[in-house]
Amino acid sequence: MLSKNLQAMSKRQALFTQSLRTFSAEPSNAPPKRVAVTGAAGNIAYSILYRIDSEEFLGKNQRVILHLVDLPFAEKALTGVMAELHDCAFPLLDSVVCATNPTDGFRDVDYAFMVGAKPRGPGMERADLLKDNGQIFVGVGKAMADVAKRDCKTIVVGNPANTNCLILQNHAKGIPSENFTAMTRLDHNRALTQLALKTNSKVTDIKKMAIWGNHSPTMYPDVRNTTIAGKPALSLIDDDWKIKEFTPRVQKRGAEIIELRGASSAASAGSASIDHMRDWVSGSNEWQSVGILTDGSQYNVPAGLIFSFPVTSSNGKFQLV
Ligand code: NAX
Repeated sequence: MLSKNLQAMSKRQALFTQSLRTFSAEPSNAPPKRVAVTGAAGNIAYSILYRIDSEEFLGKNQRVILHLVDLPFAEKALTGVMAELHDCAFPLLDSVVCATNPTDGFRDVDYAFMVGAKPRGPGMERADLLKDNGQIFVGVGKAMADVAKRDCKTIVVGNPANTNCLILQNHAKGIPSENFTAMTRLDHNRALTQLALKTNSKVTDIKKMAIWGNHSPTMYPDVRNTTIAGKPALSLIDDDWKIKEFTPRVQKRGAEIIELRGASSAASAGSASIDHMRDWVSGSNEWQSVGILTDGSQYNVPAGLIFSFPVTSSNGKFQLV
């Protein structure tokens, strides 16, 4: 009886494995891309790493070598993260590098997710993090200048993201400043969903939304050009809701999540970082929001800031709307 059950189980297992083989990625013979994630033992990274390896960033053929970067005290946790990645048997994951110093962490890296930083606690604003986190990005920038690929594309997630990004690109000599971006995609995604909920529509119905400014409570979610299922958003929402609920909710959504969860946003931040990097690399005609370095020629914004604008993307570059 037992052996019959086992036989049936192994038949089912064989079918399951067959169907997995049919649907799983066939890695290409192209050289693997090296992707560094800092803060790799932390919460946000935990949700990013598995999505990088499961086709969602570089597509279903591109093999990757993951660089897990964190501080020395987190070394054991890093090996735990690596062990779990191994247990996933991702077809696209070539190998994993664990690094507790930025020089090993960024060697020959093609893409960098800069997540490693101290997160906000209850009652803290992002600016409160500047002193500790700013220092981190000086060292990381110097290491990137020494060892990262010259065309490495970087997203800064660790707060205060705009300022950290500015510090980083200043110290990463030899890598073009346009390769350093700060994440406002989470704010963008938050705005999309608030609009969808309010107008009973789908997020995919919403076009031309923009986040302007700094990733802080002063950012501005702009719906003046937005359409929802082809209609102007401003004809579907009233001013009172926009001013009193929508704008402050997007600006302070991070604090709302901390209040509700008792911890800062993690899965949504990881997901937004994948959206940002995927659209940068693969291109998208949809408006996205990205923090980029200003040169004084865009929309009267002073030069030398990392500032969020609406952009589209093609050929591995963002184009300002
Ligand atoms: P965790 O505390 O869970 O993880 C942070 C990790 O970074 C830890 O493992 C820590 O050891 C590591 N770390 C610190 N300094 C490092 C360094 N110099 N090099 C490498 N690793 C280092 O925080 P988590 O929830 O993952 O948040 C990470 C950062 O994202 C925080 O600064 C947080 O404020 C920021 N956020 C940014 C968001 C955005 O939209 N831009 C939203 C979510 C989040 O608040």
